[in-house]
Amino acid sequence: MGNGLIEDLKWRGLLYQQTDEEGMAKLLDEQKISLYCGVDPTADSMHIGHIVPLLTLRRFQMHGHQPILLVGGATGMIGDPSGRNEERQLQSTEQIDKNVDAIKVQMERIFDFNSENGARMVNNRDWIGEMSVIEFLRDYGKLISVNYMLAKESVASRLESGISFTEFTYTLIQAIDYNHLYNHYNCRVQIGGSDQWGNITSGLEVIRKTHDEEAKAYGITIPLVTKADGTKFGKTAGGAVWLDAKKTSPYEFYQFWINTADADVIKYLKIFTFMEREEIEALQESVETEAHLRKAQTVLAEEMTKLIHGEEALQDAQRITKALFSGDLKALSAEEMKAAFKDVPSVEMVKEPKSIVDLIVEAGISSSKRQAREDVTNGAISVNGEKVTDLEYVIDEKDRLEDAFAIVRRGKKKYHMVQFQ
Ligand code: 545
Repeated sequence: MGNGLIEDLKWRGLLYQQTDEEGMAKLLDEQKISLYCGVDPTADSMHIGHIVPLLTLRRFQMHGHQPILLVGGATGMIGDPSGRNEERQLQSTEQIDKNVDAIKVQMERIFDFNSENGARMVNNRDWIGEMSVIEFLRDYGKLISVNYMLAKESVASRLESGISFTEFTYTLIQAIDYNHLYNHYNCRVQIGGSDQWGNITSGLEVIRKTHDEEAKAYGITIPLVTKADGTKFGKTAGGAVWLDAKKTSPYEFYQFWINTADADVIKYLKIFTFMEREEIEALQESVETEAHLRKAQTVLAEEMTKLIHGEEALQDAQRITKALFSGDLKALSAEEMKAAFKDVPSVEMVKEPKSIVDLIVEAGISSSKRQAREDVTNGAISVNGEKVTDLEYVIDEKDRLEDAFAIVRRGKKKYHMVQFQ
């Protein structure tokens, strides 16, 4: 007999390592459980790479299990060495507190908190924060040998370059968390990215050592999201794709998913969306037979933008996309224009009235004065979505959006932002 959830996770390619495949499958068949994933407040926002384990937790929730979302108010003060080759800078407590609040809000978007198996939010500072050194060393330090810790990939890989005692200790703190959640919430599974394998198994070790029964807790990791062309997933020219709308606007977020390669789009629908298998398979058919329609990319961008930013932000992103495609910029607000043109070539100019011909030459939009005149008279130039065909037209404050910038288009698609200082 197969377990529907496990089958689904396998089909989506979400299972990488499992501490006890059979044991966990049996447990999930028998009962509804609590399970957890932790996020450290090392930044003021998560990016799309961070949410895959959380989305997986949500899949468990949809099958009746209860997610525990741990935010690492304590571990964030230490710094996980996993997957990193350098010692971290410690952050101030104030910064960490701010990050904790920001990350909680982002986690809340993904889960259901009100149903019978509503998600529960915990902060490990509540049990680690007050622990004394003596308690730490006597109750937990004795359970794990230095030899065991040295063998962890996160530590072993740093023996050459060096690792502080602080970061060395990290895995034991995360282990105490799992033990705490096992004791207080009957938490039976921990999920993380593949870099978390060492920390998850440390937790199982502590649970085994402090309980006389057979180990009844499990761990699973999720594979790193990859791209068919071998480049790193989740990066754009502007850097990471953040969940925070101030760091990555909903329009940029939408565009990121729209630009997914045909070779990747079905995989991402499986990993990131809650769409059913039949729907995704129908889109796969569409990629194979009518790829130019980009149906799968459109659905992926819609689902993701809706999930992270909500329906309204999705509609705004779609409006900007449409306006850019048709060239009808008048439909956009100054703020939307700024978001839409964040990545187009931009030039700085002083705030003084200037003829259109001089402006496009000085901004490098037309290659010479002669070319500029030709462009204007041919109707190839528009400013903020309005065609300018008069050679005597003067660009001044009436053309400056927010008194700061103008969008100049040459030809069908070449957009430039002129920023006035
Ligand atoms: C702390 C205490 C616990 C259990 C887990 C933790 C956190 C864990 C860790 N996880 C990563 C992380 O990144 C910072 C996010 C910035 C906002 O460090 N020790 O917190 C990432 N995690 C998600 C995935 C991950 C992992 O949040 O597990 O693999 C990335 O995909 O790196 O008791």
